[in-house]
Amino acid sequence: MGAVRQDVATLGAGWNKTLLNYALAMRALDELPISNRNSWKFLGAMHGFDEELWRGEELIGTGPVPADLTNGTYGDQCQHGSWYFLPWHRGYLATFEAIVAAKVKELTGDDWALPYWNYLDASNPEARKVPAAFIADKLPNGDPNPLKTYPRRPGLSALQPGRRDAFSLAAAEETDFTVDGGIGYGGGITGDFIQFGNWTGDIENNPHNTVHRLVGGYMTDPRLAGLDPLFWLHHCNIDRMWEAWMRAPGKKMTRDSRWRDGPADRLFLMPQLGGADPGITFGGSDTLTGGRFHPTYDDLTKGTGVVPGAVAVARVGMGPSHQQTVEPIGANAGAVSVGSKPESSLVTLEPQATTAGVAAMGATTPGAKVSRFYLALEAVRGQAPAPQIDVYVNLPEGADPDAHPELHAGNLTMFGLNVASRPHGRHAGNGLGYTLDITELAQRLKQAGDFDPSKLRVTLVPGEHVSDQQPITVDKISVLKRTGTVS
Ligand SMILES: [Cu+2]
Repeated sequence: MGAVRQDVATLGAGWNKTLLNYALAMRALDELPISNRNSWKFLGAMHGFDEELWRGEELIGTGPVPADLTNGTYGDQCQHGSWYFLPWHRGYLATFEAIVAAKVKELTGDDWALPYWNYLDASNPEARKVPAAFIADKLPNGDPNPLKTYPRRPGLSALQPGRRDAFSLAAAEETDFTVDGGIGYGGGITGDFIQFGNWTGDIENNPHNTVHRLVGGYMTDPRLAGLDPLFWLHHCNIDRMWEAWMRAPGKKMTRDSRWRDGPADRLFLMPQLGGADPGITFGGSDTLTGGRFHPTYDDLTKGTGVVPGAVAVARVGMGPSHQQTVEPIGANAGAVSVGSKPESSLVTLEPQATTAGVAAMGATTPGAKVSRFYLALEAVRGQAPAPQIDVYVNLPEGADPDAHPELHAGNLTMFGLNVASRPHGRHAGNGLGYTLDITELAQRLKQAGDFDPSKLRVTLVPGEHVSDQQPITVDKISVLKRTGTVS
């Protein structure tokens, strides 16, 4: 059990003791060779690693790379696009925190806990500002600032989402950790260890992916992101949101043994303090209350979208997760490629299933059938590390997307798309998958008399890092109907 993790905004302006100690520890850890399992570089490479890229970035010299980073033991481990996203990163944070805290203790005698960056705290007008210590040129004693070593978006001083960017706490409205079929707060089901799975969970989509893109630089690429000291404060906040979500009444954390005891093919592995063999193996349940990696936060209310102990009323409950069904009710004809211009695709719907779903969309009577609709983008591939697209429904041909916020289905940042698309990668280039909840949008269309149960027009509008040189392809766009019972 580590110390209590605090909001970085409450620790004092500028070089407060926590951030100064973080900088001193980082400098010391970043001077260690990558072969040391407690070095800054080794810890970063655990998230993602690519020898050629790292040599090109001059992160490592010409010497050999440790085998345990290239043979799959410790390197390239980050779990994305599945329900292992949250537990793997929780163990990763705890391991990192223990290593940094030990170094802080050695250097200064102080205790240390990882702070979090509470960027969506509505009660703090400065919440989106990058804490000053991360952008200062110098340490208080005039030495170069280690917290500013690695590249970010030029001139970054605050998270500045664009007009249509998803940057919100909307993920907290979801009540189920996972519903088989790709929908849920925490990501899609997999039984095995997988760096990039098929279905990205709501919290991973946003704000997690969004913040990676908005910070920019190394943070956009999973093979470099862990080197930015801001990465850890970002993930600490995502981890805190998960903790808050689990403790909010009505939220259904999975009890599935595949999650609790998994991954089945190999457990997660973290290095010990000091790096000696064997490392620490763990599974999902080790990250929950009572587990060795369960963290403690000073606050679970501000900037989490939920109030632990208070019932959330944002959305009607749909019954036990395993009793809900998810079925495709239509798909488009084939792959869509988006470059510098918006691309549209027609999704043909099964009219009967659609009409029945529409009728059950707004049900609130306990025991009644209730439906929600989702757009699913399957096997999305591309070469940029964190490309962004906007998705619209029934946008008239040639219309300006900005003139139709009511038809905006969502905004996606596809963090790690480059890695998930590598044809020779461990995922064989399967790409990533996303679902967007379009229930409210469908209700608006229905009220406006604009909902045709036989078809839907989906328009993909390119955002940052999408161009004719770096297009995105989407193998399939479908509409999913999720059905449950009002609870
Ligand atoms: Cu991340």
